[in-house]
Amino acid sequence: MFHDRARILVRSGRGGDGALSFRREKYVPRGGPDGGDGGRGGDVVLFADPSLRDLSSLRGRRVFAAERGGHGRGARKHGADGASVELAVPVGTQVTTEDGRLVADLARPGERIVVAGGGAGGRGNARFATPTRQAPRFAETGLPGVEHALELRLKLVADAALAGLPNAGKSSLLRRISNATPKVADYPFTTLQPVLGTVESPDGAQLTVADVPGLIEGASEGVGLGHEFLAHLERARLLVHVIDGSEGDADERFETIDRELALYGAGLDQRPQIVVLNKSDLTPEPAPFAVDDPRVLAVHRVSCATGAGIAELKRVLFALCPAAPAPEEGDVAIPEFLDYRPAPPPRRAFRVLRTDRGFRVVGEAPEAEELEEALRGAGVRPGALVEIGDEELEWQP
Ligand SMILES: Nc1nc2c(ncn2[C@@H]2O[C@H](COP(=O)(O)OP(=O)(O)OP(=O)(O)O)[C@@H](O)[C@H]2O)c(=O)[nH]1
Ligand SMILES: [Mg+2]
Repeated sequence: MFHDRARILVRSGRGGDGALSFRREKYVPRGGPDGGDGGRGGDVVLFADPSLRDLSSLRGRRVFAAERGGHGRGARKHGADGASVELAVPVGTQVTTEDGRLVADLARPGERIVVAGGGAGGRGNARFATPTRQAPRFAETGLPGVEHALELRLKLVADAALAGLPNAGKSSLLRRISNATPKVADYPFTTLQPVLGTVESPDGAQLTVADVPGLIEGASEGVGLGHEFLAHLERARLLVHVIDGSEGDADERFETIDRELALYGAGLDQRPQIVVLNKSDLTPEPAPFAVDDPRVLAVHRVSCATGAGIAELKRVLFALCPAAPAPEEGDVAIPEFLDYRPAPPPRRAFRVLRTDRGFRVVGEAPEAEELEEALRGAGVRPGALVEIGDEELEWQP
């Protein structure tokens, strides 16, 4: 099965706690603070892997959690950073939040995105020593990781896409012009999932062409198989509209498909097209086609059965398929890091510290809810002693 959708839950690792420790050596009665820092929590990263065809590798599992950072230890030993989780997705995967906000479009091979950044490690008490405070009896706790529900949707990346009614000969054409070998049969909806083929020109240039299931009237509303797969035409810069020319009414068939493209939206009805009137071997007279439309850049009569007209069509395909826009320098549409919530003002008004008795909140303690979340994130357990200002309380969530 071809899976072009997946829902996943990603969770980054919590940062490790800084250590609260003092040097202990023989003959050194009062060693200085030597607590090391906690390690960073691991990230969850998505990257576009050109060897993947679809999202099926992510289907079995739902939760992808990165490792937490190790705690710091005495002797200034730092905790290890938590291992990140790297998830390979096919090129063309779009990542959205549950409420439909697009957060990343992994449209180029190798593109990466951190979808859940690991929490920072806490600083150990060695870091807090100052001339006036030589024995800091506290260390910072690590920051919690984050969790996000994400929807992944693959939209194939191809230079051109085949469109047409079922049985028009789209798959036969792809077999003729490319290295792909999609199934061909004499019944509608033979093709049930998209197939990508690479077309090569004599001078070595390459184009990718997508073959998708046939469209019928109402496809844009979900009739037949079309609606699901129209999304795979979105990224194609050229549509190759295949029409069975042996059955007459080519103009009407053209209009039927064109209406569905327009109803689907996403600019599909503005794409330049090549119209291919297929099955020329079946009719002695060339199939008539009278549509006069600026989007139709060329009309070709071919036979996928005999190969007539195919070489010429290939040549025109290369001539008309606009070269892929080169990624511009500095055109980084994809952020390295994602912040799902509106970014809070960059402040760290308070900190949760670990002390030898429990925890201490320093700085401007926040409202109850936020404080509770921060304490839980810092690993405070019910019953633990929490100091806030001059108050000492036993934490009861
Ligand atoms: N005589 C003749 N038959 C053809 C030609 N091209 C395709 N066919 C036949 O038409 C039928 C449909 O071809 P497919 O390539 O499977 O058509 P399709 O458009 O991919 O169909 P779906 O995947 O069902 O949408 C098959 O039986 C092909 O052998 C042609 O040029 N001449
Ligand atoms: Mg087919």
